[in-house]
Amino acid sequence: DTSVLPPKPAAPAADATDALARHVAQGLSRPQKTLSSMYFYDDEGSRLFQQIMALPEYYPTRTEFGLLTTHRAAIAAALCPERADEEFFLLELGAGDGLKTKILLRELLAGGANFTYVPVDISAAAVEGLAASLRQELPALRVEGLVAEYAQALALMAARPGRKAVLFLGSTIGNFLPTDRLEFLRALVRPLTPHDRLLIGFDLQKDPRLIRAAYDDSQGVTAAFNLNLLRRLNRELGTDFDLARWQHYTDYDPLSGAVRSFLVSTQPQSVTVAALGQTFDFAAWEAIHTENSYKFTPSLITSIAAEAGLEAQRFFTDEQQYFADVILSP
Ligand code: AVI
Repeated sequence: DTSVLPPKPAAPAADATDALARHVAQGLSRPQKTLSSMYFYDDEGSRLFQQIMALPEYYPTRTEFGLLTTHRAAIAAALCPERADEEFFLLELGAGDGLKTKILLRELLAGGANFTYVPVDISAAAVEGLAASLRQELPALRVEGLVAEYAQALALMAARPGRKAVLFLGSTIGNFLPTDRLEFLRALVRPLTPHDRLLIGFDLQKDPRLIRAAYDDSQGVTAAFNLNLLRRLNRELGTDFDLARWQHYTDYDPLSGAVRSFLVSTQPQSVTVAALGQTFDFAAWEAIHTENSYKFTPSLITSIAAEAGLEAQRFFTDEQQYFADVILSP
């Protein structure tokens, strides 16, 4: 029983290109040049991210998979309404390939939970791909894919009666700047009721070297992932970035808990953006800041939640305390 609901037609490609062009115009005009990691995920970027998740140095995916497996019964119980037969919606923001989610879906099905799984993504291909794989693997599961922005999806679902449990796994929350994160969490909470639940994945602070290595792997996959942003701009906006003149660089600051990634210009150069008819100059070793990936502590998580109007109810972590999946309630 699977359907995919597009709440509105997908944005026409021209609008998406305009938005990207505006973003680049603004980001490269700042004294500290910046581009958003949001734009990493074209087809090639998504493929590279899949490869990153399987890297020996990239511990978050493996660790979260392990802790979900270990604690699946308790997590499933925490997400279900108290009355076992009560119908509820399990929403997942940015479902990806659903490998981690399937652990919970199997557990909920085995326990006889009465729920509909709602994977939410702005990519129709991602939602349809996941729905198709679930049809095969878990034919008993009710799936209603939703092609939408996250906050829009929650607002839409709020109009439907029934409890909501919202999954936001993988520490994607770490890719927001603190102010944007607060705004995002508040928008998520607004349409929820006190009976609803959230399960959010947070990567925890740990040995700084281990964190840094996860973002600068020895096979260079993360470097290719970062540099792919320039390839995307060359293709979609007609920029003339010469990838041989750019380097991936990343650092971890244990004070702020932020991994920051950069694309560094190895020589003085100018880059023209055909779509804007504009040229940008880069000095030797000037950097474009392309990604933040924040790491958290349990007390930070509690206070971030409180600021957004949420209570961190239960922390599920792995043995090494590398990662936490946290149950939150409005
Ligand atoms: C998607 N996000 C949680 C990843 C992270 O760890 O911040 C993206 C990533 N960037 C480099 N490696 C992985």
